Amino acid sequence: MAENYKRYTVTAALPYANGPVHIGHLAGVYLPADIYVRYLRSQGRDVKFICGSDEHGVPITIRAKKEGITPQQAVDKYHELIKKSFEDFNVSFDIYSRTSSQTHHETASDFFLKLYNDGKFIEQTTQQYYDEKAQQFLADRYIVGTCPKCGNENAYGDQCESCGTSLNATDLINPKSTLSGAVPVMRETKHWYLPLNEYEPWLREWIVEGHKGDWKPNVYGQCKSWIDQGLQPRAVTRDLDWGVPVPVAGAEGKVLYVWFDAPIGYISATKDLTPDWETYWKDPESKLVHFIGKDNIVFHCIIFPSMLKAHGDYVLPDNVPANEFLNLEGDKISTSRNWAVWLHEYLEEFPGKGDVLRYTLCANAPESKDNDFTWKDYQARNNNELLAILGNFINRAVVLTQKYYNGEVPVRGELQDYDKEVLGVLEGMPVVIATYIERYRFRDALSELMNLARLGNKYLADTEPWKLIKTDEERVKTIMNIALQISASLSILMEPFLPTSARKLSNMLNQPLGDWMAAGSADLLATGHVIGTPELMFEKIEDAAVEAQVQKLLDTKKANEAANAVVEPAKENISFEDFSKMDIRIGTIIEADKVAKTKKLLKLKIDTGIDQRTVVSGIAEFFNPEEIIGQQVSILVNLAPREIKGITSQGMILMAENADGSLAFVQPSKEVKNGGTVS
Ligand code: B3M
Ligand code: ZN
Repeated sequence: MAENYKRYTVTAALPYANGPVHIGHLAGVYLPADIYVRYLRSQGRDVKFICGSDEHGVPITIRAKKEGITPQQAVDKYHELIKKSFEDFNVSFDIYSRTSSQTHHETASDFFLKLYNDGKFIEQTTQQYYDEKAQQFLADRYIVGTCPKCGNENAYGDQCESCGTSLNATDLINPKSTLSGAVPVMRETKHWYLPLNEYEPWLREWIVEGHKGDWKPNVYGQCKSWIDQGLQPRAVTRDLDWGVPVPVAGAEGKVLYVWFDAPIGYISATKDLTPDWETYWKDPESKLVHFIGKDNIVFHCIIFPSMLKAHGDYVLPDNVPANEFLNLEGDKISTSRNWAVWLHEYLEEFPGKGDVLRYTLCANAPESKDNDFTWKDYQARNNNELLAILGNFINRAVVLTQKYYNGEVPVRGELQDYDKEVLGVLEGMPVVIATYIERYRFRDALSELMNLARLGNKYLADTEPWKLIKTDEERVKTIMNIALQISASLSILMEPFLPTSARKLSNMLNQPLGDWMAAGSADLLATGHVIGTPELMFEKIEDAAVEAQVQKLLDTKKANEAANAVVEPAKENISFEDFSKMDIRIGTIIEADKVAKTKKLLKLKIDTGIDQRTVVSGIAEFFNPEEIIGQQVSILVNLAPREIKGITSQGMILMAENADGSLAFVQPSKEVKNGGTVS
C-alpha cells in the first residue's frame, strides 16, 4: 500500500540492561515492532529497525549493587543475554546497539550542549532529597513514596508505575531512600531543566489536535490528560556517578537523566548503523515510529518530542503505538518476584518453538487492554490453531501433491463458483492484512491470516480431493492447484508473524518468499513447478509439557511466599539465670529410625558425651535416617523426660526453622568433642 513517506525509522524501546527479557517485553514491544518491520520489508520499503540496551540510570546501579558487581559488569552481562534472546526469537533489528557506547556518549553530550547553548534549559539550584547515611542524592528509583495522584505507596522519584504519571521526587508523600531506608533530608544542588510548560501549546496542537484518531486511544488519552493537567519544567540532569557526564563546567559529579539520554540512543544507534543516518532522522519524508510499553508513553510522547523540537533539526514521531501490559497466569509479571517466562529459558525448554510463542503472544497481545498469558492458552493455540488449522492445511496440500503428481503443480482447469469465491478471498487478503498492520492492529491481522488457512482447510474438506481422485482426476488437479496457490500465499503473508515457519513452508514449496502484494495472485506457483518434500510445520504440545511450566510457576509462588514470610517477633526478655538453667550440649547422632505408624517422628540415639540416650524428634519429613547418622547436633539434655508414642524421649534436639517450614540442625561450625557445652 502506497504512502507519502519515502522511508521508515522504526524504533523499539531500549530495554534496561538490568535483567533478562521476558514474554511481556516481547508481546508489548518487540513482536509488534518486528511484525511491522518485516511487513514493510516484504514490500521492498526502505526501513531501519533500531534498538539497543539502555545501560544508564538507577535501574542499572541498583542491579549492580544487588549482584555485587560494577555497573559496567552488569550491563555487559545483560546486554549480551538480551541481544541473544532477541536474535533467537528472530526479532530482526538492523542494529542492536548500547548506550554505553562511545557514539552514544558523544551524541547525547552534543545534543545536550546544543540545547544548552541555544538557551533551551533553565538552570536552577533547588533543595533535593539527600540520604545522609548513603551520602548521596536520591534520584528516580533511589527514592520511593506515595504517589500524590493515585496513592500507590511504591511510586518512584521520577514516575509512578501504577498510574503512569511522571513525577518529581519532591512530589512524593512520605519519601524513603531505597538505599538505606532512611528518611531523606533536603540539600541544595544545581540542575538543568527543560521547561515543558513552554512546549504545552505546541504539544496540544501537535498531539491533542493533530493526532486525534490516528494515535491509539490509550496513548492519545494519556497524553491529553497530562497536557490538560499542565506540564512542569523537568530536570534533565542528576547527581549520580553512572551515566553520560553533563558536558558543561560546574557540573562535576552530575550525569544526564537516563530518560534524557536513552531516547537519543535511537539516534546514536542509527549513526552506528549507517553513514546516511541523518536522512532517517531529519528528512521530513522519513516516518518515525516508536514501539513502546505503556509505562514509557510520557517519555516518548511528551518529553522526547519536546527535546527534538527544542533541537530543531529532527522529525517528530508519526506514531507511538504503545501496548498495555501482559500478565502471567493472572499475576503481574515481575522481575524481582521472578514471575515471568524468560525468553532464554523458554527456548531451552521448547527448542525450535520460537514461532509458537510469537503466535500466542500476538494472538493475545495486550493491544487495547492488559491481557493474560496462560500455559493452557499457549497449548490450545498451538494444538487447535497452528497445528490443526495452518499445519494441517499445508500438510494436506503438500502431501497430496506429492502423492498424486510426484510434487508437480497440476494445471488449473475450468473454475467452479466455489473456486472463484476462494480465489476472490485470496486476492483481497494482502490488502486486508496490510490495512490492519498499518493501523498497528496486529491481532486482527493475524486473525485474518488464520482465516485464510481456515478457508483453505474448509475448501479441501468440502471438495474432498482424496475421494474425488477416484472419479474425477481433472477436477482434483484444479482443486490441488488452488490449494497450492493458497499455501504459497500463506508463506508470504505469515512471514512477519512466523518467520521460521514461513521459511520452512517456502522450502517445502521450493519457492522463494515473494513480495507482499503478489500474495493475492492465483499464479504464485507455475504449472509444472516441482515442490519439495513435506515436513511437519508444528508439533503437538502435550499436557505434561505445559503442566511442568505451571508447576514451575507454583514453585516460584511458594518460594516468594517463603521469602516474604514474616519473621517471628522476639519473645519477652529473660534473665541470664533463666538461660543458664538450660544445659545444652553437642552430641552425635549414632542411630536413627522411623517411628512406626507416624509420618513426622524419628527415634534417635545420641552420644551426648555424658551418656548415650534416646530422643524422639519430629524431623522425619526433612531428613532420611541413613543420612543423618554421624552428624553433630545441639541437644538440650536437662529437659524432663517425656513419653512419645511409647518411647521415653530424654532431651530435645535444637532445630532452626525456615520460612517454608523446613528444618535444619543447629550445628557447631567445626567439630566439637561430644559433651561440649553450648552457652
Ligand atoms: N529503558 C524503560 C524500560 O525498559 C526504558 C526504555 C527506554 S526507551 C528510550 O521500560
Ligand atoms: Zn500513581
